[in-house]
Amino acid sequence: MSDPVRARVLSGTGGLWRVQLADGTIDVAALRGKVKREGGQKLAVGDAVDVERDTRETALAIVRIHPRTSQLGRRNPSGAWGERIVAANLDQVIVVFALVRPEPHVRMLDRFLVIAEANDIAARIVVNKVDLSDLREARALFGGYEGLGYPVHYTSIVTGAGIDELHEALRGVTSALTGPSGVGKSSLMNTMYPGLDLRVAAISDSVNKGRHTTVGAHMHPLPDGGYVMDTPGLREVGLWGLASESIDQCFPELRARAGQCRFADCRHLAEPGCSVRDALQRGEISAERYASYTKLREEAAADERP
Ligand SMILES: Nc1nc2c(ncn2[C@@H]2O[C@H](COP(=O)(O)OP(=O)(O)OP(=O)(O)O)[C@@H](O)[C@H]2O)c(=O)[nH]1
Ligand SMILES: [Mg+2]
Ligand SMILES: [Zn+2]
Repeated sequence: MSDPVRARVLSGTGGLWRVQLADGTIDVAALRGKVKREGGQKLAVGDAVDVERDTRETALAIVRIHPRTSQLGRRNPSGAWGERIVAANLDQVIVVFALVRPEPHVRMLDRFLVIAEANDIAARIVVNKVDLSDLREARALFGGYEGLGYPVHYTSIVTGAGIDELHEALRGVTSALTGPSGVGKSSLMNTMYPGLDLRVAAISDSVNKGRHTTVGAHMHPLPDGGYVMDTPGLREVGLWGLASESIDQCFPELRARAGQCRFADCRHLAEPGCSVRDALQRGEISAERYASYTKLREEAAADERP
């Protein structure tokens, strides 16, 4: 039996797991029956683990799961963590849209941002294909997000705009890359990491709709440090279990004002003395963002009804 070494779980969904050892090699590991779970958690893609080589076994043994810095998953209605963890130890969620072809969908963007906020994970936005249209148009649509604290990268694989900065933002950290099909996720990855041939999966509405068995995430080690995770189920992680009254906490501009409403349980819909609606009236909160709030809130409320 060898001494335990540190490893990162790249993929797998129970049974055998692909892990990357500290020296960079990739191997297969199985969870040992008496694994030490410091957070009491189930193993998930992205987990940091210790593995040991048992000479009688072909696979490495995972003997310890280290505590997580973050996890992306559903919360159960009580607010505690549910069992289904899509990814562990994410540093950031990167939401990719195209300026055109396909047209950006801000409602979908806000949904991804809410998911990141609900899981306490930082988010950044990539607006790709800026070669195809006017950058001023892009800034009009996405500039407001920078003011909310989400970095925005305007990129093109054709002109190379923004590519170096995006590459810098990925270096040495673990990122989940998500966004609709055709926006250029794979193209961006292949431009930043030539020869890596990353297959970054699409988040497909039609495939995932109504299916509650989240497909496993895959982590891809990056040649200059860090990981990119494609999370086929991110869309689906959705708002499961996120309480309707907590949705305002997932919008930074609402969060900052929600405490000033006349009623502590203000839904910011039609209540008098609502500081959110006051700010909306004064143009301090964008109508688009407010529309996303009401829509996501409604969706969460609908989930709460038995
Ligand atoms: N003009 C232009 N075209 C781009 C750019 N980035 C990607 N494309 C094109 O957009 C199309 C879709 O790109 P992909 O990289 O396959 O998109 P994806 O997000 O990986 O799509 P899925 O894998 O389906 O999720 C391809 O034809 C790319 O060549 C860009 O910056 N400018
Ligand atoms: Mg792709
Ligand atoms: Zn209010």
